[in-house]
Amino acid sequence: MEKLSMAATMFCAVVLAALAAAAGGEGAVVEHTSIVHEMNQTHLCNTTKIYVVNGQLPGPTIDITDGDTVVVHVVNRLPHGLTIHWHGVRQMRSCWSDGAGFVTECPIPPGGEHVYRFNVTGQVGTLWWHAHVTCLRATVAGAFIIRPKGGRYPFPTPAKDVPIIIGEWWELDLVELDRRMHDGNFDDNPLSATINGKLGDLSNCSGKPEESFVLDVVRGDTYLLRIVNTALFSEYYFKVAGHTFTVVGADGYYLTPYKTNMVTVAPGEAIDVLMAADAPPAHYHMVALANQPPEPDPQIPGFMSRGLVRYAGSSHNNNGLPVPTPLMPSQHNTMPSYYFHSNLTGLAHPDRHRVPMHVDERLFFTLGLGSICRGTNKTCERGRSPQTIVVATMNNVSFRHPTNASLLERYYDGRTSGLYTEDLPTIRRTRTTTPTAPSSRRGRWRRRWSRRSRRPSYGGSGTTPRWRSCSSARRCCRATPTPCTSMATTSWFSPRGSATTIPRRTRRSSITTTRG
Ligand SMILES: [Cu+2]
Repeated sequence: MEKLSMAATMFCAVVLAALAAAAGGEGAVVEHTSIVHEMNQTHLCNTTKIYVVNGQLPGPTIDITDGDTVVVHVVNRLPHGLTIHWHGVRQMRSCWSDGAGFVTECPIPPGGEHVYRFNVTGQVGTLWWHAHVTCLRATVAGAFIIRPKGGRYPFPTPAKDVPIIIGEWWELDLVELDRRMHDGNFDDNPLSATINGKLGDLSNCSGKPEESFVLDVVRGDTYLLRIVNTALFSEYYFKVAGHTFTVVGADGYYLTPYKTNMVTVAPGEAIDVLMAADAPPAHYHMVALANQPPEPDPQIPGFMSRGLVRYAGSSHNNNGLPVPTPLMPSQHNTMPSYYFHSNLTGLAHPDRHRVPMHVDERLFFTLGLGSICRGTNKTCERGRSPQTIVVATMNNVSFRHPTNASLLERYYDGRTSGLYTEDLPTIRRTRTTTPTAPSSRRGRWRRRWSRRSRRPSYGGSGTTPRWRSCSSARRCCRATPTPCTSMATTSWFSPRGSATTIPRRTRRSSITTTRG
């Protein structure tokens, strides 16, 4: 416990008064220290090792204002390589801070540290951050809130805002889960859905229900719920009995207000809704339910987490009355998701959402699935055979991460030979070779690992480069890479069964003002 409270103390969000002109913005500098470590947590009578930041699940919220510069010191105390991705942040002139492992940086090695620094301007609402080692993001994740300058919302200012982090509880080491997936085994499932880390009272072990997330409200107030789906695979439906929502934002942008009684949130998506506490003071259940297409798609068990909205002044046992639970759609009915997302439109803003009216280059992308022979075999039995691994493809081309270099670093160095080629096809294929055409079904499945890219011309598509002083993309992204040169033998994970001992570091915080 002492270790955790120490970590929590070290988690500091500070606002330095100095202007952040050097980083490209004019807001404050918001600084955090994120210590990523292992922790045991017990649910449903079993203790599982999980990976967390500063002892928190979900991880700490980053809370900034449009125009601020974010500085995050990440300390990796895991026995695995790690990067943190700032999901949805546009990373203007800070591509080295995007946190995509082996793409924009090499992973922070076990025991290592790395500083992410970037400015956020022109985005507002909710995003999130997460580990970019595939499965660790199930628990190494948190909300990333961007408030409008001067607190000026395009809707009445909410009384309070509440992150609602929808996730899943895996009774399985997430690193092992990742290994199995890379091996082509997709049969593992989480045990339950979670709301803000709580499994909810619908899950129980030997009759003892799990804890539920509780949202305390005051009648007459309006709440801004920042709903983020951090689950690995499933899309979720979210409802609160007796209440409706006004959707006002998604993924860091405002939306034209849209009224609904149910939110649909896809993995990785963030939806901002206003919820007026206008029901008779009592208790009401909230429910997050995973949806999935019907068979013949592969089926998962039903996942649901139930929380509580509790009005101030209501009796602790709801006067002995049953607590209303929202009526959820069938988990196999995916149409509500289609309607929900079709109804979202951006809120017009004079400074944003400029759509280029001139097109320089047309790119055509087809996404699909293919299979690759296991090991080094060039030929194997295709189709859904144990000799192959199923992979995603873009224009029939697969992708595999490098293991000892970052694509961006090599691009800057000009040493791309053998790492990737720049010949990703981006043209509409003829009918016989279109991956989705039934006539090419056999061809669709025959793939090899490859790494091919496409480099559009800088400032193309008629847009004016945002940073007029830049003459090329290279000059616009300030170079502060994690050097990969010393990491030739570092891969995502330490070898199976040989977890390294991580030296504990004493770290003194040089931070002056603490917030949060
Ligand atoms: Cu992401």
